[in-house]
Parts: sequence; C-alpha cells; structure tokens
Amino acid sequence: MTTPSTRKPGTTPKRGKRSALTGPAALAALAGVVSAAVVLAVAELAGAFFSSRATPLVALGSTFIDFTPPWLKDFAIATFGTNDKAALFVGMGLTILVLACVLGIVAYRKWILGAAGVLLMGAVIVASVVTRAGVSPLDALPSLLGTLAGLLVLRFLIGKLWRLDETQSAPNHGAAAHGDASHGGAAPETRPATTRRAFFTATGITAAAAAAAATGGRLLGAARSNVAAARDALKLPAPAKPAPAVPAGVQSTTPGVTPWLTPNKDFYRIDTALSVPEVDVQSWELRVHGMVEQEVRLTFQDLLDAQLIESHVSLTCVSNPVGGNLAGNAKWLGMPIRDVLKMARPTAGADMVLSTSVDGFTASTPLEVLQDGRDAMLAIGMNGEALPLEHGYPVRMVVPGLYGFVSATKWVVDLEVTRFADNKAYWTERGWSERGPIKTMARVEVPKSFAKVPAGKVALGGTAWAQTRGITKVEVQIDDGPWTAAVLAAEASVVTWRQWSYEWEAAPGPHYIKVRATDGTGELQTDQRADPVPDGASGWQSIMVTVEELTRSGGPRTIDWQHAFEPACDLHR
Ligand SMILES: Nc1nc2c(c(=O)[nH]1)N[C@H]1C(S)=C(S)[C@@H](COP(=O)(O)O)O[C@H]1N2
Ligand SMILES: [Mo]
Repeated sequence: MTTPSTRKPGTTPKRGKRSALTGPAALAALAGVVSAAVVLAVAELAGAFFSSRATPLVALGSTFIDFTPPWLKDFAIATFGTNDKAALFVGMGLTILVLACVLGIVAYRKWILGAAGVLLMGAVIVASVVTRAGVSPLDALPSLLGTLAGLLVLRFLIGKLWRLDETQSAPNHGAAAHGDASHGGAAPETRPATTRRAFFTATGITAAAAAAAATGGRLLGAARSNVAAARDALKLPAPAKPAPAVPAGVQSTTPGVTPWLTPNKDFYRIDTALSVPEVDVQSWELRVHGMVEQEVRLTFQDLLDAQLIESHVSLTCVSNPVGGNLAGNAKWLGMPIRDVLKMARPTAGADMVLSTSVDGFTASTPLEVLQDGRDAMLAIGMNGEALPLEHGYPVRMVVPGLYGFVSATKWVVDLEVTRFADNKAYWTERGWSERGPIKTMARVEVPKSFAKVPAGKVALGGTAWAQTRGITKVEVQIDDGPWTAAVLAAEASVVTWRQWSYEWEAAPGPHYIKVRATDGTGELQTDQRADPVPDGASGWQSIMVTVEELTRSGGPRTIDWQHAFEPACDLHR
C-alpha cells in the first residue's frame, strides 16, 4: 500500500517491453479515466442530497450551450434535430474521456502537473455550476467533493503504477534507489506480476464503486423528486372561455400526414435546459415588475382561480429549416397575459416584456402583442393535461404568431415590463433577432423526400402555417409545370396550422415537387431562401421523388416507399 508521503521518482523508470495497450502510459490513462468517473459519480451521489440541477455534466453542458454561437446551434439542430442534447452529451463524454487520459498520463509523469490539471478542471466545473441561474453557492459542494475524491483516487492509482515501475526495475536498484523508506518493502510484494495485479484490482474496485455511486445517486435523486408525481395529480380547472369547437375536416385526407392536433408526447421540444427544471407549485411565484404602476405577484393558486381561456395554438421554432418538423399544434389552457398586465398597468414608454424562466432563459415579447386581444397566455394546461415537465410545468407562456424564442418561455417565473432599447433576451445576445413574427411556410409531408412511389394516382399532403394571418391557399408545382391549388383542409383558426392534400397523376421517372402557401392577407410565401439565423428560415420547399412503373403483374415494383430513406432536410439545404 502506498503512503501519502510516496513521491513520484524523479527519474523516468526504465520501460519494459510492452505493447502500447498495456504499457505504463495506457495504464496511467486508465487511472485517469477511472478517476474522472469517480469525480462524476461522487458529484452525482452528493448532488442527490444537496441539489438536483448542479451535477458537473449538466452544468458543463448548460454552460457550453450558453456559449454556443448561433451557427453552431443552427448546425446542431439541423443535424441532430431534437436529439441535439444527446449529441452534446456524447461530445462531452468523448472530450472528458480524452482529457482524463491526458491528465492520467501527465500525473504519472509529473504528479504536481497532473494534480494541478485536475484542480483546474474542478475549478471549471465549479465555476460552471455556480454561474447557473437560480443556483446557491452550496450547489458547488457536490462538484467540490467529486473533484477531491477524484484527486485522491488518481493519486492512489498512480502510486500503484510507480510501485509497478520500481518492481520492474532491476531488483537491486528498484525502490531503494529512490531513497524512499516505504518502498524498501518485502521481497514477495515487489514482483511485477503482483504489483500489476494490485493496480488492476484497485482500478476495478474503484470503477465498480463509481458505477454504484452514480446509480445510487440517480435513484436517490429520482426518489427525492416528487414534482413529477405532483404534476400527475394536478386537477385542471374548467376554462371560463372554452376553446371554440374544432370544425370537421381539419385533418388532411392524405394518409400519413402529421396529426392536426399534436399529442404531448410527440410535441417537439427545444430548450437550453439539459436537465428539465423541477418546479414545485407550492413555491412557484410569478413576479411582474419593471415599468409598471403596480408590481404584481401571482401564486399558482391565483392562476387556478383566474378566468382561464382555452385555445388551439400552433407553436413554431425559429430554428426550423424549410420543410422541418420543429412545429406543433396543441390546445392550451391558461390565464390571458393581458389580464395580468391590466393588474400591473405598464407605464408610458414600455414596449417589451422580458420573460425569464427558473433556469435563466429569457424572451423579449413586444408589449403590444400581449395586449392586442390575441390569446397570449400563461399556460398551465396542454391538450387537457397539466403541462408536461419538458414543456414548462407548471407555467409557460404561449403567444400566437411569434416564434418560441421570443415568446414561449417555459418554467416562467418573472415578467419584466421594459423597453427593447434597455434589455436583450437570451438568443438576441447570441446573434438572433430581437423580434420573431412567424413566417408563412408550407411543407410536404407525404411522400417523403427521395421516396419511391408507384406510377398512377399519388396522394400528396402536408401542413402550412402563418399564425395570426391564416392560410388561404397552398399550391403545388410538379417539375416545371404550372402551380396548381391543393385542396385545403378545414381551418380551425388563423393561429393554428392548416393542412392540405393534392392528387397527382404521376408518370414514371424522377420528379421534383414544390409547395408554397398564401396567407390570409393575400401575401404569397416568399421564395427567397434564408437560413434560420437570425429570424427564421424562408423559401419554397422542394423535394425529389422517383416514380416507378408498375411491373407486368400489375403490382407496384416498390411497395415500401413510406419507409424509404428520409433525409433530415430538403434538397436545397
Ligand atoms: N425556459 C425556456 N423556455 C423556452 C426555451 C428555452 O430554451 N428555455 N426555448 C424556447 C424555444 S426556442 C421554443 S421554439 C419553445 C419550444 O417549446 P416546446 O419545447 O414546448 O415545443 O420554447 C421556448 N421556451
Ligand atoms: Mo425555438
């Protein structure tokens, strides 16, 4: 057993003939990786006792997201879609793995440098934890404990490796040559095979302990969180003003088109929150302040007691590429924000409401939009249920006609009445626009881009939206043919999307299908291609399909076209 006084020998030990995989550098790297696992596992376990949101991985990832430039966010969403968080975790995992290997090797060569590196990493973790919104200094404790545990384990394992070096050196100038009394040990213990086994045993036991601590931390954290249970038990009040009945025929007649009403579990999710905030309704409070005559504080009970409205509204993300699926349509229940503003009485000169979530995200919404009579609300219900945790439980904003990044704050806790000139929202500070009215958009959903379809009658279909203006026309163009009006499904309201269908007499060969919409003001969707940054993608979607001739037996040659390769984006991107 090494003692705390054991020092790395000043001279580089002689290396035995070993392959790169079992050589000292590889073993040191392994020690580094196991130590990193200890850092994360101990922090996870400690975090289960102190806080749920401040574990190192979550804090590091959140900080990384906050420093993400717009092009990278755009790239991540275009490439990974709503799996962008999983992609981030994989990327972070690989980075930590490499860093841990390097630190292990450095610590083995020169302990003081390796230790300094570990402490530096610990400092970065702690800094990213304490700079999260709504975090107290105590939340740094799990990361601190994790770092210290990792450092001790690294020292312990590296010590075993040094011991191994000494036993591998010539027996008569091995340990004793370094003048370390504790190493002048008994002969049987100094055999290389024994010390190697000791290293691997220690590494294995440590790795198993780390896995157990991490799992224990997870389970404990889940057991201590009763927010999900409270959400499931929440009974929503009936609205004072129910949603108008949805007319028959809102669904496109083309099979395979998105459901007109998006089920909660299928609703796209976009946010900067790596771990879903867990907000307790008992302590939830909304503070309305800033340029107001009367500061207002609302409890969750105040919301339950208010005159609630219910409305179908389609949300859209500004990061949605042309033809993309970052949009959804739901029935929302909530308190009109104009009623809240009436209580607070904004003062002259105010033109914006900056909403803030419990995790520090902010959105800038024009004050006028929140007062002009549209169904902008503090929503507590989604499709007849309490908001799902990922969609903002217990309270979020829903504002018809604006992209989510400037309006749809989830886990909202603060409304500041202010001016665009005085305050910038989260994404505006990162290169996106300060305002975000939704652009008119039509997309093809059936068939999929690059699908193979049998010749003859082919049903096309999809969805179009222009929230607050409505959709009055969708047109389809095949190759260079004329633009032809599609059949529109029924319109529920101007703030919900509208579906379409079109019957195409398809001749064999490759074909391009284009689609475009006209909004309720008579304006045609622009064909000008624009990227999502800074204020939303535009342009007409174009897809390619291959029409296949029928075989001699009369059946289509390819029947599995619905499962054909489905690219993330359309052809022009
Ligand atoms: N707290 C918080 N609210 C947020 C965001 C966020 O990152 N954090 N993202 C916004 C964006 S960009 C969009 S498009 C919508 C998405 O809402 P959804 O996840 O319920 O679909 O939430 C908005 N509200
Ligand atoms: Mo978004």
